[in-house]
Amino acid sequence: MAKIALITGATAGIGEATAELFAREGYNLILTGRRIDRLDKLAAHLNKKYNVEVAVSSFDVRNRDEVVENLEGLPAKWKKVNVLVNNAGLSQGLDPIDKGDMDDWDRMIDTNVKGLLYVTKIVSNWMITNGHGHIVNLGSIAGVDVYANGNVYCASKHAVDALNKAMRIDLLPHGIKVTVIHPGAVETEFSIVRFKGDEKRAKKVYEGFDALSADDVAETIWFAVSRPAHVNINELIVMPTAQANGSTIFRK
Ligand code: NDP
Ligand code: 8X3
Repeated sequence: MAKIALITGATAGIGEATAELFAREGYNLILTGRRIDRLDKLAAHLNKKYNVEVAVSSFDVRNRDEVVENLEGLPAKWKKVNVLVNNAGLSQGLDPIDKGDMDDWDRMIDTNVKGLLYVTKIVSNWMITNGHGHIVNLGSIAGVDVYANGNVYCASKHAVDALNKAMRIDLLPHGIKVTVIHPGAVETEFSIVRFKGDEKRAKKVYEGFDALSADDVAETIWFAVSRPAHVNINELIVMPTAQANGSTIFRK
């Protein structure tokens, strides 16, 4: 029987690339995100290209009731999830702490921390019932370092790092693997979202160096997931060659 991966935030960037890679490896997929048109399109593409089954579930990870209703509402066969990729996340704004927008702060904490918790609570219970599983959390170099004006985004990703360590301990008796991947700069829709649609400003973030691609991160996730049963990758930091840490990029 084909394995199942549930990927949050599969409508773009790293989540979409991870869906493609897992489908190529023969996984059936549950893909989530708010933009149902994109989910439907991706599901049809993956089904046709790789002959895998794809279920789509559209909800906002910030909305606890929506998360519970949509995930618990999946047919029983889809609850045999082998891999959960907690990828849905975002940054909003890049301002010093005294000038930050409190709505931006709420959005980041609600999505990156609380949304990840809501999904994890449900899926980890399925994994415990199934007797196996692997949870991969998308952290960030912002969850390892803190950079100027990154304040709340960095705090949310430090929280993901702490939760990853906590999950690893709490889920140990159940044989569930837990991994955090901390990427540096990846050229996706991330900066367009951070700068609220300002594509010109977003493009500047990746000028003068080769950023990671979404595929690079998907391959890193796959590396962690494809280790033998007795091997757990606790954490991995994956950076563009031109980026040393959260705030040091060598641009040509
Ligand atoms: P994208 O903006 O390209 O994709 C983000 C995904 O998250 C989309 O599918 C989006 O779906 C989903 N998402 C955002 N908010 C919500 C929400 N409230 N409910 C449900 N889904 C949501 O960004 P990336 O692919 O780059 O980011 C993926 C993850 O990787 C994030 O956690 C990010 O923090 C992390 N990361 C990114 C880096 C980068 O430089 N790009 C580096 C390090 C980590 P939709 O809008 O359809 O709901
Ligand atoms: C995204 C990478 O450097 O913009 O998490 O924080 S960074």
